[in-house]
Amino acid sequence: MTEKYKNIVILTGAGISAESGLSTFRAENGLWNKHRVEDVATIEAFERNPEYVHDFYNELRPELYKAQPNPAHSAITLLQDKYPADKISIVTQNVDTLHEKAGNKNIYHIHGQINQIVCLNCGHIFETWNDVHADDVCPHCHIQGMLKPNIVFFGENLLYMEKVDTLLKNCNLFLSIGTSGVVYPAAGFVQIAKMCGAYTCEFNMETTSNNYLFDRHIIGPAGTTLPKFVEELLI
Ligand code: BV8
Repeated sequence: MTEKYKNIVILTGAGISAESGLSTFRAENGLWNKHRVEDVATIEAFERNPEYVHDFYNELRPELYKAQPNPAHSAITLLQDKYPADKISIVTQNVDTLHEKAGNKNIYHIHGQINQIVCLNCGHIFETWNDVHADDVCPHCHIQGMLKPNIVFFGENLLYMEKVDTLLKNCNLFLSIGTSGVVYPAAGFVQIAKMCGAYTCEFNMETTSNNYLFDRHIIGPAGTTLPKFVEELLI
């Protein structure tokens, strides 16, 4: 690849965290095979049984706290440090903090973050890696029973959408790493980037639902394929 790309958008999904030991969602042993989505990741589920949803995330939180970035995350740090673009942004569907731990910058968690809690009464967002319960009190407004993981459930609007829309419309290179391309609107981001002239490339272990929208498909574990791709770009 010889062209120099001025604005790069990198969309990531659970697959980029797989080699850090974190479960993906839709694989055989994935999160959604152990828990019904309808019971833990919809706004209705939270309204119906908030303690059950809090328990699901309380169980997941320590695992994500301990997880360490893998070579795919480090390759993004190298790209952001060494490649002469105007901006390299990361739009992640992941609620883990592996991009931050790897030293990546310009990160937008469109589905939220597991170490953030939002108060549905006053809107205050605070960070914690500890357990949270349905009857906990908000540290800001001191109202009880209104705390929710700051995670975007099905049926809720995504975070940072205006910013992401601008990034997609101005990018020349769109990389999609480790996502099955089944959850919208994230699965449609490649279409916006492509329509606005970006070269689009996906990194996955298999063919994805929206693979026809990508110019290039790099099959294999992102911990191997992405460092190689970045090396190519930095020549
Ligand atoms: C919205 C939070 C507007 C929890 C998640 C009816 C009503 C309302 C909305 C809808 C509706 N019908 C459809 C919709 C839209 C809906 C949707 O898309 N549904 C689909 C399933 C049909 N979307 C929404 O609701 C979104 N909001 O549209 O708002 C609105 C509002 C109100 C009313 C109407 C519209 C909200 C979407 C966000 C939902 N929250 N999670 C949590 O994260 O714990 S989604 C969940 O899926 C995760 O966030 C995850 O990030 C996301 C995508 O999954 P992936 O990351 O792709 O993971 P997956 O396991 O699927 O795939 C992993 C991939 O990695 C695989 O391809 C694998 O091959 C690959 N891989 C594995 N190992 C490696 C690898 N690749 C490379 N290297 C490796 N080593």
